[in-house]
Amino acid sequence: MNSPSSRSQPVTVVAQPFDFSFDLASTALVIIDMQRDFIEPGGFGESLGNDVSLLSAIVPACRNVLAAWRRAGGVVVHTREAHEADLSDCPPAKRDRGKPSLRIGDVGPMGRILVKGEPGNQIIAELAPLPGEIVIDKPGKGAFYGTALHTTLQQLNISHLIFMGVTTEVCVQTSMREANDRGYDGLLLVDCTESYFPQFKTATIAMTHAQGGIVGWTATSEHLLGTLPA
Ligand code: TIU
Repeated sequence: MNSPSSRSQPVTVVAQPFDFSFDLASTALVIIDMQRDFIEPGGFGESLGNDVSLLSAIVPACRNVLAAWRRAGGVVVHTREAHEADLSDCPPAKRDRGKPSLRIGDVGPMGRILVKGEPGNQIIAELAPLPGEIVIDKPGKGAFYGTALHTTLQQLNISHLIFMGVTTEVCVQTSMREANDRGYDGLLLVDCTESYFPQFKTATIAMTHAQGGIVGWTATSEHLLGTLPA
């Protein structure tokens, strides 16, 4: 394991419940919703009553993986949870949920909450997309619902997905389940995902690789990085 990958040679990452093998040419790195709205004060995450400071701890590990994946020439997908300005893609069942201090579409300190193009809706500067990378705006929790992601990945002959991002049990887990139902093999990097609820992160990792990998695989970024060119 851990020999440097070439685009056509399968490599293997030590993972749970067993090793995860992938080929760089048919694998995409999917970074879920690393947006100011979730990671910084004044956004959607904080409006729901969460302590958003927990999430920034994963940024250095995410940066390392993204840099290595770019060096290797792998496909990168960034997602943003983002609604149209008229909220036509935000059903009341989502907007009215809970008792947030600010609802989706309301004006907060980083602009309108969870609305496309607003400052708070942008991906944090440390992980900003580069030209040519795929950016998917998604109205739901899953990256496949209401988006062109599956079509785009099929056009690129992508069969394996490596996931990072926030939050583990909400948008990351939903996206991994959607991916699994569509036939992708998915690997979650456990030190590159975070939740507002540490116990939910732990539980999500366990339920992902339980039952022989019922949802997918989990691994540390160190084990992935060992398979990529230094
Ligand atoms: N609230 C929460 O934990 N997450 C979300 O609302 N969206 C994402 O996970 N991106």
